[in-house]
Amino acid sequence: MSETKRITLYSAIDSPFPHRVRLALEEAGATYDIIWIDLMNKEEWYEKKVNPAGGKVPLLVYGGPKLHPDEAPSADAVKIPESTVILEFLADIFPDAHLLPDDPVLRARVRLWNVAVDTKLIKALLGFVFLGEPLESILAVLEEFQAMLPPTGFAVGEWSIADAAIAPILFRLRMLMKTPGLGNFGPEVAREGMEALQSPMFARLQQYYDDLEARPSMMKTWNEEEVAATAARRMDRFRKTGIMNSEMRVPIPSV
Ligand SMILES: N[C@@H](CCC(=O)N[C@@H](CS)C(=O)NCC(=O)O)C(=O)O
Repeated sequence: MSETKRITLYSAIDSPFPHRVRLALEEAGATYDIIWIDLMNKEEWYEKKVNPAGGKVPLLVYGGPKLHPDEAPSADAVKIPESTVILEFLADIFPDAHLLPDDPVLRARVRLWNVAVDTKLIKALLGFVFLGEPLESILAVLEEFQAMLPPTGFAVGEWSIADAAIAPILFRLRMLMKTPGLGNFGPEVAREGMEALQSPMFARLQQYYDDLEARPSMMKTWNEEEVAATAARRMDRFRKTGIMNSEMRVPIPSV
């Protein structure tokens, strides 16, 4: 199957999930439109007209005419939610981009890696950033991912959708540690976190960060200042309401 139809991505700056999709689109050299959704001030039309199943991003619309914000995709367009499903879809429609390796064993590794990111790493990130879980817990998970990396290169060797799945999480985590106040932890913890990431214990992970950062796909899609500004709005909302995301809410944290 080769790509011929229009691609529209509904995305939000602060969310790592649509960022995954953008990375894969860029790696594939795809032409696509983006419609930005402000999750901290979500307009009604998005859930009503575009994504009634929870109003989440990302949503990829495949086919149909060019869309304007607040317009419903046409009936003949296909709407695909769930970032890892979209990543696999892009690997299917852009076979020449090799977003997935050809070797079935490596393909299985990509999928296992993506499951681990979506379960272990995201859980650890939310626990650390919002719920006051200790730095050691997230560092232990990072060590597990570091141990899965091959001696050089990306998650399974050549760049793949496994790297698209993890990079937005890793970059956001480092940004939160670098910028005091963005996470629900004190500056001392942030400093310890950055020191740990820069220590010899994480030498392989640091190399991985550098390799990801050097990809044109990351350079084009990562604007740390912009993401930090939206993360600050999210943390502000959390401190006032206990809302972590559209599905998770805790009692208002004590200062
Ligand atoms: N499992 C989904 C997660 C998507 C998700 O949770 N997106 C959040 C942003 S991080 C969202 O759009 N939430 C709706 C909201 O905040 O209103 C995926 O991988 O695409």
